[in-house]
Amino acid sequence: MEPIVLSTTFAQDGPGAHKGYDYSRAGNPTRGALERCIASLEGATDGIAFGSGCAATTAVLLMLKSGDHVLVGDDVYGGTFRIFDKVLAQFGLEASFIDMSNPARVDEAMRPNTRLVWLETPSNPMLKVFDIAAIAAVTAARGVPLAVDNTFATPMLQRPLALGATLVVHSTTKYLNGHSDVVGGAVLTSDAAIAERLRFLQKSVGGVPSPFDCYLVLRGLKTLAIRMKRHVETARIVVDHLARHPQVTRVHYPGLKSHPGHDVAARQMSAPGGMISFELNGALEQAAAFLRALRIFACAESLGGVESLAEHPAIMTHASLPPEARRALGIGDGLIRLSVGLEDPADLVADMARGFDEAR
Ligand code: P1T
Repeated sequence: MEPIVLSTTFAQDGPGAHKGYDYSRAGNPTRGALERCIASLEGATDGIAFGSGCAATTAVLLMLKSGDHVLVGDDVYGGTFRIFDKVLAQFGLEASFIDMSNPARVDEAMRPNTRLVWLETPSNPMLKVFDIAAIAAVTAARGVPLAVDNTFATPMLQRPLALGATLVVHSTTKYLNGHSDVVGGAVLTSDAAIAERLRFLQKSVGGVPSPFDCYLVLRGLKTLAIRMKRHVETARIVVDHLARHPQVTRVHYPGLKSHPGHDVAARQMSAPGGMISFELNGALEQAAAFLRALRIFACAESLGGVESLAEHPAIMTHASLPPEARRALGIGDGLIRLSVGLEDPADLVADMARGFDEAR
């Protein structure tokens, strides 16, 4: 197993004569092993690890400068929206958010100062699916890099770089670690100049993960393939149950034929993943009662761990979106997001029955 190298500094033979590592913010053997591992999973030449998904996102955006514009898929994690809206806007970085379901709209929305296109697919929390290859063709024609947050899919189900994306971003907090005991992030790319700049930013801004956290993510990655297989199998059972339930008005899951992105998902993903959102018939009170009644699903933010989680995006993960933006996306009072874990599927279905009873 990869050793955990906790040293912050490395003895040099003489000034400047180090043996590959000088200081752990700049480089660390355990972190290097994690970076190479995730890079290989995504088919990238380079991996740059960070102390959180948000730190990874911020590092990518710090490659830009004041006056630049980023075109962003309209449905992204609330914390990602907040980085654009409340942090980098102060430094003159412009962002606009559009539904990228129609790739032609991406082309129309590009501005002369657009320097990056950013999307999540499947997206958080509406599970929208955007066509990475078609959008990459649009961005490549204009020489603009495309960044894909691949947190929901993981490289087991979707490899954005092979579809033409320039950068892949991960919250390793989620499926890659898989055990809800590390907060981490990573950026993967095969563009040498971008990798060099990101490494410089990693060292300069310093949002690096600890060696122990890198070790844990490496350990989690050993079971990623088998975990994702089981997440997908159980999600299908949960989705079939939800789709038939009289208290459910809508299920958002790319594996459903009725999902508007189903065909694109079938093309670009090897399976539709373990994340589901659905609309419960009723008001906020019913959704809260559903979440309070669950015993196996924990009512909690985050996703991608061995244990099932359920949450209320409007109040929890997406509270940082302005109410009108939430409404436009369909993040309403009845929307519940599930991260399907590795428990016995029958236990999960029984748990949801408890929730539906209380929400009646
Ligand atoms: O939490 P952190 O490791 O900083 O990752 C941020 C992040 C980035 N991208 C996506 C798609 C995410 O879902 C997240 C974090 N999301 C949650 C905590 C959540 O419950 O949705």
